[in-house]
Amino acid sequence: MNLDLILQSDMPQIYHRIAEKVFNGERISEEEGIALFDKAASLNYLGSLANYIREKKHGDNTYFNKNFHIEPTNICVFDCKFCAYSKLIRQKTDYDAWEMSEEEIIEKVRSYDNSDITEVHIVGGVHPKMGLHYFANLIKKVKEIRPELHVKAFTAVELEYMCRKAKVSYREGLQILKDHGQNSLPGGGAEIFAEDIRAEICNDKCSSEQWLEIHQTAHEIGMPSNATMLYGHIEEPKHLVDHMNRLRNLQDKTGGFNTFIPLKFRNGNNQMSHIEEVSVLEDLRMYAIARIYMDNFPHLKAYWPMIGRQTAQLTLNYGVDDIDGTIDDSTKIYSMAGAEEQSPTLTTEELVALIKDVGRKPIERDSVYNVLKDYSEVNFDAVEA
Ligand code: V47
Ligand code: SF4
Repeated sequence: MNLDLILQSDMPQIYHRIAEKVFNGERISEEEGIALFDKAASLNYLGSLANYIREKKHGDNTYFNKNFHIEPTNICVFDCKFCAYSKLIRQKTDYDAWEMSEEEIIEKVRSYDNSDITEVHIVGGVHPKMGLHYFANLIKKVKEIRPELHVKAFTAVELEYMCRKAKVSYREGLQILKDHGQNSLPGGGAEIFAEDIRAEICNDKCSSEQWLEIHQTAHEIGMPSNATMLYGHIEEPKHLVDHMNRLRNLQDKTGGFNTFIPLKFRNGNNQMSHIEEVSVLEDLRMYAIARIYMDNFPHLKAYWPMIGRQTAQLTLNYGVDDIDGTIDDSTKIYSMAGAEEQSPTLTTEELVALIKDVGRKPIERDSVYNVLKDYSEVNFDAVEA
């Protein structure tokens, strides 16, 4: 990569320094991270640096997995202002509230009996009656049906509530879930860690400190996890950098995070609907900055049901190396908030084509990023014949 190609002569010195650090594999500082949000850092500049890092770490490899989602309920005791679920508990009748029974959940797992799916992602609203022991037993039953299925379940928000209600420590609660078959944690509930912003957008759920402690504890007992960040609402660049910094510090300690997932705020049907959504260009800038800043996170994921297939394709040139999976019946938290994809499913063939169309290499992974299959040369017509 030629520095002269991406640096314009009139760019302030700080951008020269950041580019040099990236090419030397050095970490950038918080101050440098904030500077990347300034318009003086062009999209071309950000994209080139992020793509350099992406290709250094993964070449053209673009990961996906074969998964499905279970959302046991959308009833939630909390009141996050950005969430399209959040009024449900008080005005249940006005909304499409649902509570899946244990039989329905098990039935859903069984419906994948003859498919080559490798992961189930279980996440939902925080229901006052669905507790730690209920979920632990449910996971045990899921594993009895399909022992090799990877169970990625419960955000730190759900876990904090479950442990509090069951009167157990985070370590005890997580150990119980692990002993019943849970393998890892998804990255939700992180939102924005900066306390002043958190107080404005989600003041009644787990604190930033609790979120980080739960993930640290999970890593310590051998459960890997992901981390998210909700961007594009009332936060400022300094809050985003502070958020990424707290995650980067924890990752230095534990090494337990697999992937970082910036989540674009969608403004449909929630208490923040008056806030305009950011543009696709802002999305690309966000992904690129995340790739540059989060040097110790192996992967950067774009959640395609949220941003749509075409933007997901674009992100592959802005640092992203993972576009999640053949998500069947993805979390309705997004479709209810106005996300691009209202019923997001992609067949393996479609996902592979989407990745190949932008010149990248489709790789099926398992939940902890072991390579399962390289789809670059797979001819689906031949497979079907
Ligand atoms: O924490 C809720 C977000 C998250 C809105 O780990 C919204 O692989 C935007 O974290 N606009 C839950 N975002 C889902 C989640 C997730 C999704 C996919 C993959 C993984 C993973 C994790 O959804 C919440 C919140 O940040 N969210 N409402 C909204 N209006
Ligand atoms: Fe509940 Fe999660 Fe929605 Fe917050 S984001 S109201 S915790 S479902």
